[in-house]
Amino acid sequence: MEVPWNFRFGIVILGDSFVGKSSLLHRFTEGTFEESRQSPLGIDFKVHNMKIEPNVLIKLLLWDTAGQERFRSICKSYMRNSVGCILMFDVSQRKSFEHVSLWHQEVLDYVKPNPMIFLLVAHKSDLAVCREVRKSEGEALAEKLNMLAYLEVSTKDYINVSEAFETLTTGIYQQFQKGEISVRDDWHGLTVGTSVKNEKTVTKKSACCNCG
Ligand SMILES: Nc1nc2c(ncn2[C@@H]2O[C@H](COP(=O)(O)OP(=O)(O)O)[C@@H](O)[C@H]2O)c(=O)[nH]1
Ligand SMILES: [Mg+2]
Repeated sequence: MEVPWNFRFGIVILGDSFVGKSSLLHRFTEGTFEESRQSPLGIDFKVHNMKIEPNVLIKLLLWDTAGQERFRSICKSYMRNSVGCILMFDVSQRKSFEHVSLWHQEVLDYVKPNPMIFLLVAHKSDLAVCREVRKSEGEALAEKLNMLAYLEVSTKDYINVSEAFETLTTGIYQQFQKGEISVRDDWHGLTVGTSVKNEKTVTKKSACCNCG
């Protein structure tokens, strides 16, 4: 039976091929990591429920690119049905960092006029010896592109894996609460659950009764 969620957020994981998108998603949802795997792993999507406050359960629909990023032909509906994006680069591959701005612009072009909240993930932070991108550079880029945050993550060493998903989910929720993200019937990036909708109707009705 499906757990009654309060909100549903679509989140897409993007970045160059081989930066570790599928590994991160797999680690977060299944808890495991296989270093020996050579060919890139492609997952379509995963579902994960996250409680961010005692009474707030968020159902996350997490979209992976299933290898399409190699051809730069990511299914547009992935982005259109998302409110959040984990944009990743590999700290040991400078090229993947240089492509972050391109990915960012491409996503914005696809989703407009809908919003997209970005988290910049500097991935494979365990590869300290062959590091090609400094933390300060990553932080500066996240700020320049007006992203929610910058996080250094290692799926291999299990560093900041759940923090990445929590930071993004909480950030989206806070922006929604502040009225910075509005819900629309023709957009499925952020959906309000029936329990929250019913609650709002009850509140409105009682407010009416009070003034009457
Ligand atoms: N050192 C290191 N390697 C990783 C990490 N995460 C993934 N990898 C490796 O990076 C390669 C590409 O991973 P994959 O998840 O398929 O990348 P994707 O193409 O972006 O989905 C694989 O060989 C993984 O084992 C990490 O945190 N540290
Ligand atoms: Mg993959």
